[in-house]
Amino acid sequence: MGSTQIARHSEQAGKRVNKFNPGENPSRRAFLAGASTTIAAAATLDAYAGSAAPAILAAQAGPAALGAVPTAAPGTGGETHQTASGANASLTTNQGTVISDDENSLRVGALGPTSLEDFVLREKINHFDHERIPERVVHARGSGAHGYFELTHSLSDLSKASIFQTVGEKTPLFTRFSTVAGSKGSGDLARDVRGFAVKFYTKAGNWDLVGNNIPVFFIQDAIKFPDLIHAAKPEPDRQIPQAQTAHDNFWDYASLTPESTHMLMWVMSDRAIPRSFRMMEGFGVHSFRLINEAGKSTYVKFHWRPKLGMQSVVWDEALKINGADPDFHRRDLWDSIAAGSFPEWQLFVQVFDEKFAKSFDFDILDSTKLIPEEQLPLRPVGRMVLDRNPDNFFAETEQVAFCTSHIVPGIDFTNDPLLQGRNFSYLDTQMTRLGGPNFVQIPINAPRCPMQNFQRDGFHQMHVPKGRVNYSPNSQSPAGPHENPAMGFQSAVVREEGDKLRVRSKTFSDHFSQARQFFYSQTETEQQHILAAFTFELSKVMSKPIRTRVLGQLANVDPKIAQRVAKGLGHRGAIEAVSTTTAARADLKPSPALSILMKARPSLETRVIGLLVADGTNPAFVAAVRADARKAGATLKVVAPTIEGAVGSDGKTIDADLQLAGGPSVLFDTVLIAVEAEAAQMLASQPAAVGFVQDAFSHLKVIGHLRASEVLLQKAGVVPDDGIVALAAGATAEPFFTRAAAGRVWAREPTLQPVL
Ligand code: HDE
Repeated sequence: MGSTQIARHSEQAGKRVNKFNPGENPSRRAFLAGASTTIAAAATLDAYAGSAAPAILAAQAGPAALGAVPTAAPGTGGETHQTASGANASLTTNQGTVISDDENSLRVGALGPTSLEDFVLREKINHFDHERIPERVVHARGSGAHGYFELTHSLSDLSKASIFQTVGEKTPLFTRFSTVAGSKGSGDLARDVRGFAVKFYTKAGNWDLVGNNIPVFFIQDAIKFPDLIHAAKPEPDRQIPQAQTAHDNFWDYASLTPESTHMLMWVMSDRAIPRSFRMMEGFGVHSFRLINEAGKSTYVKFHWRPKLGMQSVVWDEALKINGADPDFHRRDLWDSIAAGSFPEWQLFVQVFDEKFAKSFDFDILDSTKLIPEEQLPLRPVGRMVLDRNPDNFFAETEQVAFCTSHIVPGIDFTNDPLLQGRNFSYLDTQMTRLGGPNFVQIPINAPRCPMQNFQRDGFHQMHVPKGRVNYSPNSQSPAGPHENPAMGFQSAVVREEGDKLRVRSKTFSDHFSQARQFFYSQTETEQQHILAAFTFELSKVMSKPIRTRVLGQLANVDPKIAQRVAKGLGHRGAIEAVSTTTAARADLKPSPALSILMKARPSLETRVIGLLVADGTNPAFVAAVRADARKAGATLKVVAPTIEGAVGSDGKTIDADLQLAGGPSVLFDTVLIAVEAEAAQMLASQPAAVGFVQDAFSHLKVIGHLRASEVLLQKAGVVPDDGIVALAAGATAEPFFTRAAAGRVWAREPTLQPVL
């Protein structure tokens, strides 16, 4: 980005900010007033970012700032010296001292020892040595993006939150999606719940809605979270396995934690292997409160619904995607935003009063339970659009600090014991991750509304507060800041009484009814996936007593479910009963809203089509498919035996996006084989090509193919069904597009796998 571009970007950013941030932080303004021209250029960007680091921002111009290639000359050892000239800024130390040579450390003679005096070398290495901060203790692997929330339906009857008042008002936000168990570098397609955390920079302060893509949780009390996570993470002696719960420790803990059973059903379902972050639902999980102007409190549960509908991959595909492209979700999010195809969700609320809470079958403070939307409908509130990729992953996505305690007037907590514990944990963990209490001054965390108080000093203080008054009450600073009862955050007025005890409420004791309801709310295909997932995970558990105890817990949900998993495991012997305080109810009505497939919205929009070409492919056909894909809103990726592409039937090159061995069909939603007879014969002897077709078939994908390619399909063991679309020579690909838009061929699955 050139300096003009920075200015333009800053200007836009400034506009966005000014809308929400009429009163800028005074100390920042004062700092910027004395700034040089370069600093001034970055000032609005700084305002957008919410903190003062302008000189660095100005020097950090992106790739376009390179302009003309810098002058380069070889040094005496043949090393490349790019020297500053014209528009190219000089390289400096962190103190602003211009560096003359960035290729050689200071030596005593050309072959002599390095001098300790070399402050340039020491500063550079020292900074590098400290580049990493601790990864998140959970949710370490994730990706984020900037965007906005637009209110479409006022909630002013229920909440005085500024964000919920004016229809059409846009609030900037940053959203981060994540897996829970894996480390920062783990694969995106782990079977896991996904984090769905949104930081709203509202006019009345930052509000963090730190949710998941599953509406319930494993445990009921925060005191069990360290145990849950210890059990889920790699086992401590061997650090195995990475990013998966398929091991003895996790299932040992789960089998002894009956309250986790409902969540286990969800995590074994396809919700835990989403096709894309863009195709996931999101949930606040806990019951929160909305507080209106009159101080009236209403319970609320928050729901995000993706505009593209929910979609998942199948398990074998997930395993293979992790090998083929461990950044599959990260790349998908980045590429979509970069291409201007902005992911979008609708925000809904379920609102209810004390009367409903009392009449509901389960305790609304129990995070292992949900309220079926058939019983309590969703009310639309607004939409979230993610329209800007981060400029810097570390500065933004890595340093963003979500805290459930970041809340604004009009929203409040409930006594959910999980939420109460979270309110401590998130602020606490930032001290270790971000080095102290001033993490709120990091641009991505700073509020975009006026912020002033008498909190002072500490590690990494970025502001320069003026004056002698740093306490309250005081008589020396009448202009404030002072408390404001009219505008300020007021907790819901709730009468609390009771004995101080360590006790779990009896109203939390039903651990199986909703697990059963979830299972029987799924289509037969989805039920099979849940059973297969239990089978897979438990097959990695080496201790038979643990496996048997899990079956015992499943029998508490429904003996039939336990028997079906036992069949998958080839379990010999009885399924021993595990005692329970409250038996599963069989009278809860199925909730179709809990199924992915019942809600599926068939479409090729933003889906990726893999088009396999080879020498001899007709370029006119490729062009027609490209046009059809564009019409359908899909992305086309051309796969060829080599990255240089194929020679088309007209002798010209058909460019490739991927080489066949590096572009397996798991990376695509559907595939089209556009190879002619001779090439098909040749490819039929290549494992990469056969595997391409074989996987597409076993992952239940729609496969379009030229009739001339049939030999390749036969070699891959493809058995024709309604998802195998043969195209005659010269015909259009329309029948393929129509069938592909309808989604996977679920009816194929029972022909390929044991039915449980
Ligand atoms: Fe978290 N969780 N959590 N969690 N959580 C963290 O905070 C914690 C829970 C969730 O993208 C940590 O900044 C406790 C439920 C998300 O940065 C930590 C308990 C839900 C993210 C923490 C829970 C979540 C976190 C680690 C049980 C869904 C990632 C790093 C009481 C409603 C946010 C950090 C991001 C992260 C604690 C349970 C969602 C340690 C103690 C339930 C999406 O503070």
